[in-house]
Amino acid sequence: MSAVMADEHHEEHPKGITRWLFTTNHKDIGTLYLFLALIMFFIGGFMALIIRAELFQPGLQVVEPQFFNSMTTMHALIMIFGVVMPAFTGLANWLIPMMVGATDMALPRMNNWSFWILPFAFTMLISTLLMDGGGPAGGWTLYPPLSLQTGTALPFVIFSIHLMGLSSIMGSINVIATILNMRAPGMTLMKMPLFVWTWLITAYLLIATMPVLAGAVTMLLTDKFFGTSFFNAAGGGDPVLFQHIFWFFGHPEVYVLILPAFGVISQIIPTFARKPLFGYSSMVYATASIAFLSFIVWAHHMFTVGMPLAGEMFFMFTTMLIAVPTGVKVFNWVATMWRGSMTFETPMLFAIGFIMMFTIGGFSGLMMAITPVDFQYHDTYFIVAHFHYVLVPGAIFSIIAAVYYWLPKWTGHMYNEKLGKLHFWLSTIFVNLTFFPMHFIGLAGMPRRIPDYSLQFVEFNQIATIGAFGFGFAQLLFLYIVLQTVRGGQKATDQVWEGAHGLEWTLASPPPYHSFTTPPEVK
Ligand code: CU1
Repeated sequence: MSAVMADEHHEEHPKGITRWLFTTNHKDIGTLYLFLALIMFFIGGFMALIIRAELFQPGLQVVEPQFFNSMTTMHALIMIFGVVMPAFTGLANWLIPMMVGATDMALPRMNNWSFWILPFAFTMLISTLLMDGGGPAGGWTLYPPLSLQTGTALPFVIFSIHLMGLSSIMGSINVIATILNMRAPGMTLMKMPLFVWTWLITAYLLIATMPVLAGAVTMLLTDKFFGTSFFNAAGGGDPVLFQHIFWFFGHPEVYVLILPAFGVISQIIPTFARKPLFGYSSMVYATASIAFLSFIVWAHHMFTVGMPLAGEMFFMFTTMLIAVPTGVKVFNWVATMWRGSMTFETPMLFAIGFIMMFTIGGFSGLMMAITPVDFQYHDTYFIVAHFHYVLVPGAIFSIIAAVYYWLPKWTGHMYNEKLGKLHFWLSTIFVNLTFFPMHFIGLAGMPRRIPDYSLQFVEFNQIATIGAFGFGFAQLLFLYIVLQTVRGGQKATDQVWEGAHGLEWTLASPPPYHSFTTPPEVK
């Protein structure tokens, strides 16, 4: 028996590259996802800097318009599918089994496959930039008829989207199977940490919507190459149909990008406030409400296509309703901090930054929900300002907060707190310098996705470009801090954050008395 086990032991721990290629270990796969996200963050960020360099002054000086459009398209696809989603999936792999008391994910081999599809998908996507006619240039939303003008690149872009979708669906099946089947005895659903809850709901959103995106892009493919007319008015089709299908995927997708962030913030705030999370069950119900509502708001992205008035009103009111559960969450985070004995280490700073700046993005979203005024904002930089506030100091800040929070757990080493705080302040100052002026130029009428602009927009564009380069360089500091911590440094203690109880990393939410049938030993 012991000889057989030793043999298996030897076989299950290959060294070098084969360890990473064939791994079925949830921690290894989590690390792979997080490193992929980090690499793609710098590639997608570099593309953003090309965009901002071109927009530093009016006229065309850095890139050709077609390449500029490719950059806006690719920057979005890479940041959404290559950074935020893989980073959250990496966190899910690392944390969900530990948080529910499982030995690994439910389907470890499929877990390996889910990850290894992605490097191929992104290599193919990026390679389209070198193809005849250049990369895709119709925006990440791929609206026809413009997207159908893309030359050789189109089928490759569509295939890479199919692969990303496949990876997301397999990842989601794994998350759901793990949470529903592998919980330790006593870990009932309403005792699960909030990060687990938010990911469970996110996984259902992904399974419901990724096939819809796959259908939409497949119809584009057949319109282009097989003579169908789904979106071609001349053949009896309707280009607006694409927008309906795309946003039926697209709006739940934006919650895929933010619900796990809500989970991360709900873990971090209680630890550094040294108080149990306020309103645990209302957090769960708010997350579920947001997920439900996300399916009936999609046409707020297309108020200007000429829908019947009743439709416009329906989508206006359902969109506004989402502010209610979101407000519950922000209230609960603030109430958790209320009279807590707070400290402000780097993860907490990023979490508080998240709450404040995500809320700015939430409120500008509410402004855009008002149908009549959206006619003014539509396709302007106001929209760009809005979604960058929810995605950069929102989703990205939550990921950075999570990395600082769990890095000592993952590596056994403590990161450099001074540099972490510097990283926070540089990021916060520059992110606002980049995106706040976009509200003003948007309201003044500057259209998005255009490489040139008229003279009255110069000053705010220059501020935004300076901010973007500052933010970009500040992330090199993040890279340095992470690599330094991975390589070594001061040993982490078992209670890095001096939290209220001994299981702070995994169980800061829900409150400890809520987490176990018998309360954990308090140190
Ligand atoms: Cu939306």
